Amino acid sequence: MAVLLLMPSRDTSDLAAALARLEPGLDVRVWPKVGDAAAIEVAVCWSHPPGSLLDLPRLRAILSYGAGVDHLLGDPRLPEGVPIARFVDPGLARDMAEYVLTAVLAHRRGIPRYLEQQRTRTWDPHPYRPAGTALVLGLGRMGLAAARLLAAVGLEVRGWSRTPHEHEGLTCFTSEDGLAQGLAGADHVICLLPLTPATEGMLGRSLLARMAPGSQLVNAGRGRHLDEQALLEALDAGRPAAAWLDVFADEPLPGDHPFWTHPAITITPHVASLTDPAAVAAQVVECLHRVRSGELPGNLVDPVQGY
Ligand code: NDP
Ligand code: OXD
Repeated sequence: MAVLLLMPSRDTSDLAAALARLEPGLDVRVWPKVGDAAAIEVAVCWSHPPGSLLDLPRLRAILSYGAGVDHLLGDPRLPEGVPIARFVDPGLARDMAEYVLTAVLAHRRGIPRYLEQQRTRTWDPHPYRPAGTALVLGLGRMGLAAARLLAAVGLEVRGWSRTPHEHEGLTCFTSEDGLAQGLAGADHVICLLPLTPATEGMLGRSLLARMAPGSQLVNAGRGRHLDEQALLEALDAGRPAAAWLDVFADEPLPGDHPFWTHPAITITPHVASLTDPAAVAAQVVECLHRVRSGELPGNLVDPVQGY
């Protein structure tokens, strides 16, 4: 029985090596060299070619190589009845929290402006913004870790989720009304939602128009949460004043995209939080043991909710 690494856009060597260390003798195949497809029990996927999972007749679990599963659930030809699980890791959440804190502090201290000033040898100190208020959209593994770190450095933190949450030190909202309350006066709006039919495009004209003058948008969820044209127009109007973006509708971001040269936009290339292959390997092995003893994998995804 075998594990298939179905990640055409990624280097699989670290994951394969980690699997060999953890489970010596495990039969690991790297797509497209599938061999006997009937031997594949578990497929680890990232941006797999749509329909390719249908070729595995005895598949018992599909694992996402990352936290997000939009790349899997967007495939209209997934095998029916095969459980889908995602990568969940405290290290991934910690790294995301650090990323969000970096973006928030950079806005607060005006770091993008100083980087620009350095290019022109300009010495122009300016006051920094007070700690302020952050609204975190999505209070899952990523959002909660980020919200807690922001609260720990003195921000007033609000969170927004689909179902009601209660967390010490955070003000939590749900629903459209709650979103409006969360947005009111927020200095930073941070998107850590999964991409689903309900969340796609939600960083659009209506939400951006409700952001405070001088505020910052941070998107590390998915590019398709954001209406890119609406953001350009909103930045012109100063609400928000700046955007810090890690994810884009088209990745890599095309060279002629207006975001690259926009003075109010900071870009990172989808690196907010990077999957650790050794941690994935541990979850693959655990998943194998579970499915072989008739259990479901951990960290299951709900295909109806889309995350
Ligand atoms: P989780 O599934 O743990 O959390 C998702 C959160 O979003 C939950 O709080 C959920 O609410 C909330 N949510 C979902 N749908 C809605 C909705 N319609 N309205 C309001 N809230 C909603 O996901 P993670 O925190 O692990 O990951 C979130 C996303 O972060 C990933 O899907 C991925 O897109 C992105 N990501 C990006 C990375 C990067 O490097 N840029 C790295 C890792 C992840 P509830 O709690 O009520 O269920
Ligand atoms: C993820 C990602 O979903 O890297 O883990 O975007």
